[in-house]
Amino acid sequence: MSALKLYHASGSPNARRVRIFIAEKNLDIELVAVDLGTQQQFSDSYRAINPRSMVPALVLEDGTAISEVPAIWRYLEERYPAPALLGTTPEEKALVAMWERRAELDGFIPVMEAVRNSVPGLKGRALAGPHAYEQIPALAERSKARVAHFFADLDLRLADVVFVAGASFSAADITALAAVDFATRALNHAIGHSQHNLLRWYDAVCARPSATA
Ligand SMILES: N[C@@H](CCC(=O)N[C@@H](CS)C(=O)NCC(=O)O)C(=O)O
Repeated sequence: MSALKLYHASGSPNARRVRIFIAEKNLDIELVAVDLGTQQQFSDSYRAINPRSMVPALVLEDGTAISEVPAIWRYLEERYPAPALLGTTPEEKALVAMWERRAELDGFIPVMEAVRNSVPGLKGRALAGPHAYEQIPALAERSKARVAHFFADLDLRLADVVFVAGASFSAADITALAAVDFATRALNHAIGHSQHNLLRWYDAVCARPSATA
């Protein structure tokens, strides 16, 4: 086992994006649970790791703490290049970045926004992080419409390619999977029966051992 530590929460879709990445690379990294239910993210000890009070955070051997999912991915990809999940050639790297960013901006964030602006238990916590924000019910409704468009757009994209960014599984698939699963679980928005390309892709990514991470 490496001496790296990943601070995470089992129900956190952002932490899952990193856990899947770690599983795809077959890395043995210690997981340290942060209990969001008891607001452990605001404890002095966790704030010393991430002053923004969010998971995930990766702590290196010398104590350096890295937060933000793409930054953690970047570190792990540089340190453990194979299998590449952020692309190998300049073109692949750019395409993975492009499709992953679209999956995050158009899918993952709208799902989060819809949940955080509607779930009663998140009143006053409409955004994760150190500052308290009230929920905006109308924003939740707009986000739900964006989630429906994300599913439809992804279904069209997957008519042309095997995986989200092209021929290989990549970080773009990880973000899309985390978005689809969270939409299904927390918004009751599952893949439609007629979205055959999306269903085909979903079955394929769920068959990978990393999907349970
Ligand atoms: N931009 C951050 C987002 C992290 C984030 O939103 N984490 C959520 C869990 S999915 C969190 O820590 N929530 C704590 C809270 O709601 O107070 C990243 O990329 O890591």
